[in-house]
Amino acid sequence: MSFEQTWRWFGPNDPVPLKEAKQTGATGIVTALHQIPTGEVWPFDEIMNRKRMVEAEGLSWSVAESVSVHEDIKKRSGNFRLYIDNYRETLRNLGRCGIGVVCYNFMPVFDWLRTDLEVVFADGSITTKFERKALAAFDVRILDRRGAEEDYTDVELEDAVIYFESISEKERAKLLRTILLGLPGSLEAYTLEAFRDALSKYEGIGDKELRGHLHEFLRDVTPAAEEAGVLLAIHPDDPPFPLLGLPRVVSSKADLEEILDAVDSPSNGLTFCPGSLAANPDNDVVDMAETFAGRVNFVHLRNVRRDGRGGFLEDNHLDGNVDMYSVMKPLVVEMGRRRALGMKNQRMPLRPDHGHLMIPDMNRKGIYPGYSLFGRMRGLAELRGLELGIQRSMGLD
Ligand code: DNO
Repeated sequence: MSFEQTWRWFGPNDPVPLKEAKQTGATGIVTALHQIPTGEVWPFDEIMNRKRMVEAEGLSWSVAESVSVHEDIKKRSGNFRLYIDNYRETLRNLGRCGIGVVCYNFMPVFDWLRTDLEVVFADGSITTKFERKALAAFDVRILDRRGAEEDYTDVELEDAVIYFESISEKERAKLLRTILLGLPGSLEAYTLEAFRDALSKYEGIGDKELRGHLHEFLRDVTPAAEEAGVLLAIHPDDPPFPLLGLPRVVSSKADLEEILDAVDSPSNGLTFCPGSLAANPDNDVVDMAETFAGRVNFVHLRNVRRDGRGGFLEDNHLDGNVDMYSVMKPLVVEMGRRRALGMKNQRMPLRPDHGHLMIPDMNRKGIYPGYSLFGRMRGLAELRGLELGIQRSMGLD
């Protein structure tokens, strides 16, 4: 296999232990020091402790995901200089410990966002979805954001109101809880007040400003990544469009081009996540895989089925709007190219990003949405088979 098959592990408190991850066939672990507050340096010793924990199970720590970017850096205000220095120091420490890939994102206020984390799928498994009418209902009726109406069409607003009136108090409370979860990394949620406060801090920061801040951040940290022998891998916005008045600048082909051009270095690369990107029908993820394969440092694979109204549901890995065969092929070809050139990063780490919650996992406590054992194992198995098929058919294995 060319891809290095990896598994996200949230650390010692993850209900899926390393021993189980190992039996999925993954050889690499993707993890983060979630106990360290965003913005602080990841100390060398703590990185080494985590690394030893992973290696004790015969696995290796392949990717640090995520080294989160402090909100002050995204806003380029407050203590952002200190946080950038700390970020560089973390990269150096990771490099010294031999962790060569760092995944991060530049989404303001919250990470990935869904409006329902408990959708019953056709086969009885549990998946997640994002519905525009639910988001608009939250925005206009619960959050009560100033100017929110302007961000939706009349039809969307009408749908949102009908939806909001049709759901019970309990369902409204659940929608609020779901959105405030601010995934991932912890199951701790924002309070509505803290969420409003975090949003309000972005007043005056539009698309242009956030874009500029991201490019400056890249110029600030890429040299340190290069020195440390670390490959940065920015994760796209999930979903890839502006939300709740916040700009999103890692959402389209043009955005990715700009990011890569901002600092032309192998250390400034991408986490290719077609499941995130494909939520916007304007994104041609096959074209993106073909265009950007040379700068892909990490791969997340999952699938979405769009609902035609700006929303989507997370489907099985090989079903949905992402043509997984056509997306994977250019990545496999790229790894062949890197191998021929004897490059160091010739195996892209790949993880099955999310999976449905299936029956054997339903009684397991504390499973992070999308991070079940069986659902992800199914995904990894399907992707591994797909890769073998692609390699064989191209004479690459
Ligand atoms: C969702 C994940 C994202 C990703 C971060 C990267 O499950 O793919 O949360 O880890 O956005 O920084």
